Amino acid sequence: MTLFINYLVKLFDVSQAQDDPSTEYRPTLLKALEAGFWGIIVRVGFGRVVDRAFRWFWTLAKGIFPRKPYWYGDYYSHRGTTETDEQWGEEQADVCWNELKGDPGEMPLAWDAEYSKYGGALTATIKSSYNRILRGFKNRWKLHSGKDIEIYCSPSLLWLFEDDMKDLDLYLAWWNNSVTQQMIDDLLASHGWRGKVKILQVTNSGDIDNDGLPEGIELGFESSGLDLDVFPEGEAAYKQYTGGFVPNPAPVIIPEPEPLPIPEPEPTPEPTPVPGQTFADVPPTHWAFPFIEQLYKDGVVSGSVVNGQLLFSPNANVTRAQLAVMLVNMKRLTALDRAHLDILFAEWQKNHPTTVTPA
Ligand SMILES: [Ca+2]
Ligand SMILES: [Ca+2]
Repeated sequence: MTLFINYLVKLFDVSQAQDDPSTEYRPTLLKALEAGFWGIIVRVGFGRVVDRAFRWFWTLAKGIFPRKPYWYGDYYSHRGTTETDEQWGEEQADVCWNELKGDPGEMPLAWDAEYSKYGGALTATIKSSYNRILRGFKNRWKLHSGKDIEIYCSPSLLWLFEDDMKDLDLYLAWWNNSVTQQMIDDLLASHGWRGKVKILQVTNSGDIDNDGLPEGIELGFESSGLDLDVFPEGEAAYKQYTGGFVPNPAPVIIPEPEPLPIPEPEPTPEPTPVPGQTFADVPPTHWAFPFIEQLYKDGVVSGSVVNGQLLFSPNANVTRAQLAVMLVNMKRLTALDRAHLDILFAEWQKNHPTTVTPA
């Protein structure tokens, strides 16, 4: 299927038809970049004429998109002059090269083979004349740029080209959603074509999301329709085709969403108790620390919990009720406990002889 939306490497082609000359507004390319396009194909001109919007698009796209130039092949404007078919082809190549020689773009130039009402029908009668013009252009272009041209046409025009053109790669306009690679291969084989289809033009509808509505205006152009093209061979081949250049920023490819991993719960750190300290307000530096700790271990005092902290409140007055509880608890002390308290008091008294005398 050639549905535009199904292809990864999406391109579009523009000419002066995308810029309304009666408005001051000039098309931008940033919206096309955001929309995920991978490249731009720009008409350089036709006959002796440079496309009015060529310079605008070519300069604007530089460094943003890989650029492909194309030239509409004029097969009639030399009629009635002394210029030969071949010379007319060469002259067109010169006009085209004059526009591109300083900045030839990243993708090969295509010769646009299309009927013109000025030139009349493309029939078997003019086939050899047409090929002489094209041959003049092709050889002259190779001389200028060192590169081969490609041919843009629809499947119905492949008969027009003589054998020495059939090595050229194609930019094929096949506006049919049911086209498959097999159909393309069969078509080329039936014409004895040896080149490849490098780019496929799938529509001029400008409908990039296949909802039936064109996006040309939304994409920043002044025409709702827009020619849409694809590079069927995919990403790696496209990079080769553009000399390694892909749009910057690279088009967003939305991957299948992966299930979010369930985060490991952060362990809540255990509060690090100061060794041996029972009451938050009686640190080891407090003068009464050893006594209070011992009284706690002996079950005489228990403190009180305030805001999640166990407090002793060493500077608070002892109430009658608290003293009663402490005395009752003291009564339960074993002889060993009492002996230990006595030792502590004796030690303390040695260091603080005049301060307090234990009861
Ligand atoms: Ca305009
Ligand atoms: Ca649409």
